[in-house]
Amino acid sequence: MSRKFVVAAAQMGPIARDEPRASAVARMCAMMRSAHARGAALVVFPELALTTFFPRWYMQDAAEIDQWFETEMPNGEVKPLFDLARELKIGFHLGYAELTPEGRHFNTAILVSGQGEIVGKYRKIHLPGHFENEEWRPFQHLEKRYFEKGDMGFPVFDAFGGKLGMCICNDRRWPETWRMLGLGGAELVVLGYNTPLHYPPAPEHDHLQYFHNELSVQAGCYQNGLWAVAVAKAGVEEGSELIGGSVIVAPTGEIVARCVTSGDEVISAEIDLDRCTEIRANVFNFALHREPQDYALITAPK
Ligand code: CDT
Repeated sequence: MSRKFVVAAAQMGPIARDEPRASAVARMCAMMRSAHARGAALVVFPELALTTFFPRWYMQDAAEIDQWFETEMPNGEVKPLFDLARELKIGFHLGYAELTPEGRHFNTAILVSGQGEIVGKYRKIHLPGHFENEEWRPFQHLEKRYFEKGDMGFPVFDAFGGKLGMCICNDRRWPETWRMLGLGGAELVVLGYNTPLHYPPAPEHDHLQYFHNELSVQAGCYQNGLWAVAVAKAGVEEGSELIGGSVIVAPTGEIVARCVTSGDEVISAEIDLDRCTEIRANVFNFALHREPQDYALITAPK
C-alpha cells in the first residue's frame, strides 16, 4: 500500500506581544485551509505558535509568567483550530507553552489527527539560553528560566500511516535528538522553531543562522533516513528578527520545499515514507553498520 501523502509547513510571521491567541489561531486556521487546498494530510505550525516568543523578556512575577502558558489543550481559544481540523480531516502539529495541573512548565508540541484527537505529545529536552537577566543582551533568551527540561524522552508515534516523531527548535541542532528518533523508527520528524538572527554570545555567526538551520535538519534526515518538516516563526517580532527558511527535507538530505518570505506562508510537498528505506537499507543500515559498543561517551553522564 502506498505511503505517500502531502505535508505542509505553515510558517508564521511575527506575533506581537499584545496579539491575542484568538488572532494567532485565526491566522493558523487560514493557513490550515490553504494547506488543505493543496491536498495536505498534515500541516505543521511553529514552536510556541500561540503567542509572541516571550522568553525574550525577563519576568519574576509568577502570574505574569503563567499568562503565556496553556493549562489545557484544547482550550477555548485554540478550539477553532481543532474544529477546523476535524471539518477538513487534516492533522496538525502545534507548539505551545504548557502549564500542567501540578504547576510544571514545559515547552511542548502536540500532534493532532485528522479527527481532531491529540495522538502525540513531546516536551522540549534541549533548552537553550540562560536563567538570569543578562542586561548586556539586546534581548533575553530565558528558556532555561521558564521551562523544565522535557520528561518524555523522544517518543515515536504511529500516525498518518507511518512512524512520527517530534523535536523542538534547539533540539534540531543535536545529533542525539535525530539518532534517538531514528533508532525509535521515526520516518517523519516534525518541528517548529523561533531562531533569532542575532545570537548575542557569538554575533560573528549571525550570518550563518540560515545555513546552520538547514545543515542541522538536512544532516538529521540523511544520517537517519527520515523526512522532516521544520517550521519557523519568522520576521521582526518585537524588535527581534527571527529567521524564516522553513523547509521540508527528504531522507537523502535534499530540501524539497522552502519558504521564501518572513511572513505567514504555506509550502507543501508530497512525501513517500517508503523512501526512508533508500537510506536505511544501505549506508545507514543501523543493524548492519552501527557500533554502539564504541559510543559509550555519548551516554556517559556530563
Ligand atoms: N527557541 C530556540 O530553541 N531557539 C534557539 C536559539 C539559539 S540559542 C539562544 C535555536 O536553537 O534556534
